[in-house]
Amino acid sequence: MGSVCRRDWQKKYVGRSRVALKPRTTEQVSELLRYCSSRRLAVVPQGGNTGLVGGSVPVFDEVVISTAAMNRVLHFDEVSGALVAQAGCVLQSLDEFVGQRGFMMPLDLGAKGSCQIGGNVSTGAGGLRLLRYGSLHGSVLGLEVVLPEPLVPTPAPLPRAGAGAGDGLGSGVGGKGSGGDGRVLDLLRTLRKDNTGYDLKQLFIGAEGTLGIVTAVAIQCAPRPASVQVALLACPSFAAVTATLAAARRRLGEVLSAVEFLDTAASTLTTAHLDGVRNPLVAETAGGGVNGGGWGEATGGGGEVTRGSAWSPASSGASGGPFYVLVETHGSDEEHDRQKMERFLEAVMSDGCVADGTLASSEAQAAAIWRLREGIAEALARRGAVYKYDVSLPTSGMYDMVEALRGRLAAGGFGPEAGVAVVGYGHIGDGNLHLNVSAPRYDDVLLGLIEPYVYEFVASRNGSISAEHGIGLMKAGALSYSKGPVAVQLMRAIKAAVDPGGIMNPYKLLPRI
Ligand code: FAD
Ligand code: 2HG
Ligand code: ZN
Repeated sequence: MGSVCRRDWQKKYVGRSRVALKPRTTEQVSELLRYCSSRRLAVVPQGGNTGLVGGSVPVFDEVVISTAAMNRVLHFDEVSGALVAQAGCVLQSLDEFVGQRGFMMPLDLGAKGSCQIGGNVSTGAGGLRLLRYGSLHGSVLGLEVVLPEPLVPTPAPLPRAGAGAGDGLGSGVGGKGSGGDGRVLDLLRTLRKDNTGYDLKQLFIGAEGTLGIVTAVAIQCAPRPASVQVALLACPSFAAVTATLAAARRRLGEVLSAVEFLDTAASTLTTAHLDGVRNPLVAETAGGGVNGGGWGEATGGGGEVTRGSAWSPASSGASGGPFYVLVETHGSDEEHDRQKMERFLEAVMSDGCVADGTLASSEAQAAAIWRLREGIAEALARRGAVYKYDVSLPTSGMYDMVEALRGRLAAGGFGPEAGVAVVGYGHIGDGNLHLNVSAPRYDDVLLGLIEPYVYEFVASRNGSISAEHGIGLMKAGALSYSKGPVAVQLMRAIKAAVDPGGIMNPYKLLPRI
């Protein structure tokens, strides 16, 4: 087994497993889990291995079950937009598949070229357009999940009304189509409305492989927009960012599809570390100032960026502002949407929320603006060690946390002169901040200054320590900053009921007792 399955995307977590299995069918997954259950062999489900909390890789020598070979589209309904696909389908491939039929996937993220739909469901991924298309808790219509074997045989079911005993009804949790095999939980429906008892599929959205292996997903796709507008704006302060967000909601209403933000540190670092990526609002030679060009057009992302040394103060990004806000609309009428966007831009300009901006006038320009935002994680990974925090906080005071941590680390000797950059960006339209600390190398003293400080800060503002990346191995010990004892107890009870042998992705999500 190569290190590809043992080591995570960040190269931060690595296990010692010698076995990685790649089943093609649900039946094969079922056989594997039956075998592992009978031997009490621990299992790590793995999708595209792009997770950012160490959930998809073994801690010790767990058996890795990869869904990479389960990559078939099973059904697409061109009227309703309901897609049914095996769990190992790569998100981007699915988007291309439904795109040819006039639809789009309801989620999009920077890792789309590698992450799989089963992994997306299992992390409860959010992404770049949750603001418009909602969370997977809304768009997933159905799931098929293989569960680990119960320790004790499941009692025989009661006969159905009107059916004689021994009518061949399968035992256990399986319903329609489970073929009498109690370990295949078949919830693979494409209905928009289905109020028939507990909505069990929700349990597996964000379960991070701790309850079973998702083998197929039914998901509601959205019509592909005929008109897409993308603007990048420069705001002088974070208060101006939140005012711009409020104005975008008010003035762009039903066509608004994304509002993302990045601070100067994130912008500088990304343009310095990714070839061909530039910020069209930053003068290239000055290394930081917002240009005075007014409402220019993006240049398409092909320009050269002046590159400093990786550890120069400029790339360490000591300051927050100016802030850059990406605003996107999805609509059906180009002229109407363009006019709406232009009126919005005029308004935020004239009330001083926005100092400069650019509206993409081609798909290439729109893609170049998105590349600046989507490339941040990759640029950070190239720069060196990264401590990642993915938090939900009340939007208005969200950036306080970045400033507080920046000040704290500088006071502790981990400021820009030590090559440490504290970077803030994220899905501002969803109240989701990505707070990243980039450093030349991992350092326990630095970590001690960051944790538990970050978690305490989030808890003190009633936020969440994981907005969208999940808990995994990284935050299992910190779950109680966001969930009370009764909630954690109930989670443990669910885990014990579904996975009594405790073989599914151990050490992840739940704190160790
Ligand atoms: P993996 O990393 O393989 O697994 C993630 C977790 O799910 C693990 O716990 C694993 O055990 C479990 N799992 C995987 N497949 C299954 C299955 N079939 N059944 C049961 N359990 C399973 N996340 C966001 O939410 N929003 C973003 O905007 C975003 N952007 C990203 C950008 C980049 C560049 C990168 C590298 C990551 C990003 N992520 C983002 C994080 C990550 O891509 C997502 O969490 C993604 O959904 C993980 O999918 P995956 O297939 O790679 O899953
Ligand atoms: C994003 O929104 C991803 O770009 C990654 O969720 C966030 O790297 C991160 O912290
Ligand atoms: Zn994100």
